Amino acid sequence: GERYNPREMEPKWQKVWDDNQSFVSSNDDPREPYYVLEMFPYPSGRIHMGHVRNYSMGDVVARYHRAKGKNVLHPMGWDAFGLPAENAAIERHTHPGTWTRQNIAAMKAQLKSMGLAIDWTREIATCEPEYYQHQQSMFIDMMASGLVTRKQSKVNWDPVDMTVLANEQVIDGKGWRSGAPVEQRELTQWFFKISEMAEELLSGLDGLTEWPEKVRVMQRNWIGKSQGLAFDFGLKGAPQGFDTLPVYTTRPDTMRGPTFAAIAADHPLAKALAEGNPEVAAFNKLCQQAGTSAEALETAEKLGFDTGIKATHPADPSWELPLYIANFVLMDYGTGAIIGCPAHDQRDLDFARKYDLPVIDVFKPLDSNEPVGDEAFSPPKTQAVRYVQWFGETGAELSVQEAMDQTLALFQANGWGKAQTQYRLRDWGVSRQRYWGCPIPVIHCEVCGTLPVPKKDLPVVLPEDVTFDKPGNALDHHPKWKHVDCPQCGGAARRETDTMDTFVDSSWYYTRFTAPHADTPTIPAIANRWLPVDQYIGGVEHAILHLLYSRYFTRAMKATGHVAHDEPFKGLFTQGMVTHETYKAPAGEWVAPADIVIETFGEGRRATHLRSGETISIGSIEKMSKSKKNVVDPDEIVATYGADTARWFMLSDSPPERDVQWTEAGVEGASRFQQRVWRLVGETIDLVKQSLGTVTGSDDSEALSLRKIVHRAVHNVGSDIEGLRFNRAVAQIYELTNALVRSAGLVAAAPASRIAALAEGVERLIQLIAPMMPHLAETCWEALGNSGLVADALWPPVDPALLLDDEVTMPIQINGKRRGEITVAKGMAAAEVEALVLSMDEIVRILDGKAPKKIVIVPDRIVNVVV
Ligand code: ANZ
Ligand code: ZN
Repeated sequence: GERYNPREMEPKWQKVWDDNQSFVSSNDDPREPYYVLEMFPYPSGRIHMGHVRNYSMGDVVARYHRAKGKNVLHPMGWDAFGLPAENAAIERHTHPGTWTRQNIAAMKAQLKSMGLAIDWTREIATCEPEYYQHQQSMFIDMMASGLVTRKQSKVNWDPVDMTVLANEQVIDGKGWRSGAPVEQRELTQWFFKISEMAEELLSGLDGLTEWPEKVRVMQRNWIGKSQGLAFDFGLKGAPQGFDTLPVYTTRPDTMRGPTFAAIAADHPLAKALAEGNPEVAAFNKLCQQAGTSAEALETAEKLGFDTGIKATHPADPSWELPLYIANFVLMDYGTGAIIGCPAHDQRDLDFARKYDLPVIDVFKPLDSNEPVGDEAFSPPKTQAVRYVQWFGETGAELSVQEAMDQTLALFQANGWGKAQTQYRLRDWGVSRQRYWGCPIPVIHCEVCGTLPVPKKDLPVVLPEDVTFDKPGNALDHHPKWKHVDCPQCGGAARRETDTMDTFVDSSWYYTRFTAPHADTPTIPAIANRWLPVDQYIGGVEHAILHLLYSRYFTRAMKATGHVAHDEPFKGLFTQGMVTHETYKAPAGEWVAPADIVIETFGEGRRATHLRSGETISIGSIEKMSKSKKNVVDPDEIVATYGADTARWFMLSDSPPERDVQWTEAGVEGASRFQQRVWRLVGETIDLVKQSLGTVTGSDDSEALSLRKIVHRAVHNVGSDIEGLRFNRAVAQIYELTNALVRSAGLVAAAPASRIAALAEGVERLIQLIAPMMPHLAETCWEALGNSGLVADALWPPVDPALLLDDEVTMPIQINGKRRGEITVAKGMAAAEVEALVLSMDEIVRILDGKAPKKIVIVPDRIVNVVV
């Protein structure tokens, strides 16, 4: 027969699905709703193999649940604001919007060529006013509900790009794009008060049982709840107004081990000291030149400045500790002041060694008396240790936790301090001094203060006529845009020129998909039907920021009446990455896979450059990345092998949560499988057409065993897809195909029941591959003479009797006489057998409404009923 030609068939079916609106989902459909979503892409220009893997998985889930009779929502959109568009605009002298919309068009065409079952009528792009006006409206609601605040805060400032950077964008103290050393600046910024929701966001994690445990752990650590002791140092020799210094420690058990106290460089006391003391001022400035992230502070060399002030111990005011200003103390954690206990905290120890401060061992290991050297002794809190310097009995052996609890109780009882719960989670600063983002809908009036834009004046649209000839915020440079009349007094006022962090855009887009054209942010009744998202699929790199912000924003939307639920994503799956071998030319530069040819000889492989003929060395397998050039272009793969082959390979080769290595051999294997299925269908098509639906009994044992293989495959593929074990589903399909090909080879001489079983098997096979290779499946489905689409067919039913692996037939005796038999799974428990027997027609008839006196069942042997 003819080879299957994906290049011809794939566009054909894509058009049919489009014309039929096959994947458009209705909000009024009475069937059970099912919402599957992959993390929406940033429109960078082209899709990459990571996208292909992500969307292939989501598409299998979507198509499977449609086949299961559900009303499936599977939308797509674009995370379209952000800095790269501005940078492209600068480089290419175009508008960020032009660049972004071109990219969206190109990537949409690529996604369409993958044959994804997406409802494109719901497409959204976060850069369009149709979307962001609702974000502005919700921002105003959040202001009214007290969820938003504007405050001075320390930010990472990139002096070259003239923008605030998120902590993640500061790498080794330098701006990720400009490479310029980042400065710390105090700016007035807009914040969402996410820290007020810390406890709720933490406890909510317990309910997310369909999330990977590692993501929940990462969020727990990020929220960083701790319990500890809050107390005040007394101060001697401090400036006026600084009599005490509040401190927070998580380790009350170490309160007999401190040898110094320290404050952050931007602590109010440090600032007060800097006034009139240039040395202090210079030191504080030095501290501020590092990034603000905890990592930046932890890795930097410890620096301190002895203020000469003495801090007195709360339990013993005669005990004086030197007070330093130190670069490793953060102003926005705890109180910005610490009690330094070098023996049991590495940072404190590094500091003590550097400034020659004493080290007091509070506790020691049970089996050693050695003093602490260059490594602080900080065992897990459950570990038992020997306390030698603390507020309890000297030499006591107990766990750190027990010692902490006892000391805390003692301090509370004496009024030396009190128990306090603390979170590491900071408020979410959403201000960005950039053009290409959602304008913050606020107006500043010198008379009336800071006011929300009246809702009737929304959207606050980005001006189109902007220039990027100077660094900084093009909105701020615009000659007219920011000048408006005050909505309250009518006087001259100024628009907010900060735009929102793009993480705000992605914090609610999944909600917008439920009613993408509504003139309110949501239609609550509809949102509540679809949400939470049943299955969300994306990269683990979003484990904290995006997934935590979305959990927060959903709660904020609930508080402002836009949705009724707390958690956005019921099921979360984080997929692994796509990797590829790397190749290097003799001169050391990376070479793309498309530029080489590989020959195999015996055990070895040799790579040669296609043009230069140079020998290329084959290197390690790495995540596909432009920098190492080890990428393959999805477009080329689709053009060469077809979308189905690419999809199949992405699903087949390794567990979806692990990395998958893209290889030519692998994709060719997938392509061969495609042809194999097509050949099988071609060879059996006439038989299938004749005998479809005639399958009845299992009189022939070959027929029975084939049917068992088929039904088991249907069952297992279904449960593997439900469990997102795509590679196992694929393996099941391979096995089924092998069995069918074997059986097809023998079919000429086979009895009718065997032909019927084969026909059934071929038809089922096509339905099983439909979620993964939808184009091939439609082609085969049509060839079998079906009038409808396989995309619309229901998932085939499974005969449970055919799933039983090993069966036994037990005679049924009634009052000692054999009256029938029952076939059950080997080893079936007596209670289950009893229930089955009592439901059998013959037995019901014989019992004639009377309850049996007694039933004795010998498992796997016999059933005795006494009436
Ligand atoms: C004394 C002590 C002894 C501490 C010891 C630790 C170990 P976690 O547990 O991560 O929440 N700390 C408090 N505020 C700080 C700030 N603003 N900047 C830097 N460090 C600060 O961290 C709490 C511990 O971190 C606190 O407990 C404090 O050091 C330090 F054996 O106090 B500890
Ligand atoms: Zn005013």
